[in-house]
Amino acid sequence: MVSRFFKGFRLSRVVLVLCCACSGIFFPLWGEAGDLDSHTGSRLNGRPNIVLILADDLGWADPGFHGGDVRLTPMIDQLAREGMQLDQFCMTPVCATSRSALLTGRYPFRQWMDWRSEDFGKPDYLALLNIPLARLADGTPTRRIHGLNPRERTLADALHETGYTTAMIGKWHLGEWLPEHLPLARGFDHQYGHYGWGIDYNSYLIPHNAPQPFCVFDWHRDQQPVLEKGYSTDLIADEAIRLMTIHAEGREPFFHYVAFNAIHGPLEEIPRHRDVFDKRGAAIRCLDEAVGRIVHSIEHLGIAENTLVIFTNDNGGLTEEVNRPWRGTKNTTFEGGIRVPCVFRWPGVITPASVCKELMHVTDVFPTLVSIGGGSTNQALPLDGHDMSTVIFEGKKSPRTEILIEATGSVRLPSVRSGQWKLVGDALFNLEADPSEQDDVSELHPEIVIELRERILTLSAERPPLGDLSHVMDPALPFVYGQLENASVPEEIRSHVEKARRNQQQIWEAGTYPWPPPPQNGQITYEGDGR
Ligand SMILES: [Ca+2]
Repeated sequence: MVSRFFKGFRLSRVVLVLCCACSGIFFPLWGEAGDLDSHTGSRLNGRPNIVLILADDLGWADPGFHGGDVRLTPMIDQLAREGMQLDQFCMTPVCATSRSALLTGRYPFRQWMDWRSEDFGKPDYLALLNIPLARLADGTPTRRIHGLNPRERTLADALHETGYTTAMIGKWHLGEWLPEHLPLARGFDHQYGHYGWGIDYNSYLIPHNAPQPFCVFDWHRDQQPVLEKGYSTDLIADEAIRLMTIHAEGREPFFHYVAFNAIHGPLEEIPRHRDVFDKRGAAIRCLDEAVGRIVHSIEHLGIAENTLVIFTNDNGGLTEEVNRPWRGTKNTTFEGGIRVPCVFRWPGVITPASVCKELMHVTDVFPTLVSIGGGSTNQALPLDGHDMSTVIFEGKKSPRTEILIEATGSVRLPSVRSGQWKLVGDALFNLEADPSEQDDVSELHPEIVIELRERILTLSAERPPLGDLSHVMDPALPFVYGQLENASVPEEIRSHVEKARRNQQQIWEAGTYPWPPPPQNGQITYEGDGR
């Protein structure tokens, strides 16, 4: 279907960009590059390169194109001007859950990925499941291993099957220990970045390893630990550009999943822009520069018209203020927790500065990109996502009328969207009349409440048993994530970790933890940087 979009494609003018070797700095030079080789389109056989950029914990209102400070996001705003904004694109409320849905096209409850891997080491989370904290033979408390089920077919698997070269660059968060949970076993040819939920940007340490309150090193290239220097936002862009430069020369298209840890906490040690912006603003500005460098490299390589660039974010921001006009935050099922900025840019195919107001969900990304990539979604595990390519390319109506936002059995309120109606726990909202979810109209429409509640229960009944939780992290406090990598840790990384641990809080009183408690009745208040 997509191949006809390529007819007559010729790259006549491109933006020439000289990318400075220094991270975060580029000098755009607008000019005429003349006709580029026409083999670029034919080598792809109608299948574009796909660069899927995911930010972390950005707010709906952060980008300039959503009313944010335009000084923070000039490059992301330019992407929006050159592409299509998806105005009703919904993720899930938290990191791992969204990443699971993104890569499988299936609701996270189907793999228990509405629970994060680290939750299985947290006594306060385990208590909600009536599961005891695991202990090693010597009594040391440790984490039960939970990751994306290896039976799942990932987006990278599906694109790889059609010939795409695949790379996962940045934050993974679908399992950090066993080899079968890591990117190279999940359809990716290349891996770079971190496996867990949130690193320190300059030291690449995850600050705690529940139930252990001490840090673990988490930075890897092709699943080998690497100790580098630099700010992770810049390093992720560097690697994306490095791999893109190689893969653009290949015979097959590439799929790069570029998942920045920005702007997840901690918001500290930001290398630039602190003289103008607060920490959060500076982190966003650095993210914007990184996105800009990637996009300019695509143009510099002469592959812009054969490359679909997607920019989006994994869940809502930590405060309602950054998610305005929506109610709620990350880890809630209100619109502020799930509705995220999303831009698709594909020059010559997608109308610039366009806005699509159709309802879409993160699970739709899998079938949409597989369709664009010429692959098949004929698979054993049925998808919850819909192919949105005709919605995006031809302006058709979205086939989606419903989103199961949370099933029963997660720490968040069971919630579903059906057309204009949305049930959040027991509260009913009419999103058409009340998009900010201020007026609970459940008493006015009890029949709709019953209908939506039954729909949640029907879908939730498809949740499988939790399955085998007998694998535990051993040792309870590794130096490096990745079971195989931790078996032989380079001395410089071992000493890097030991030094950092000496500077951490050594003793925690019983019942206190270095991580936020689970949401209570659909509410959560983040303190500090939200870790
Ligand atoms: Ca997140």
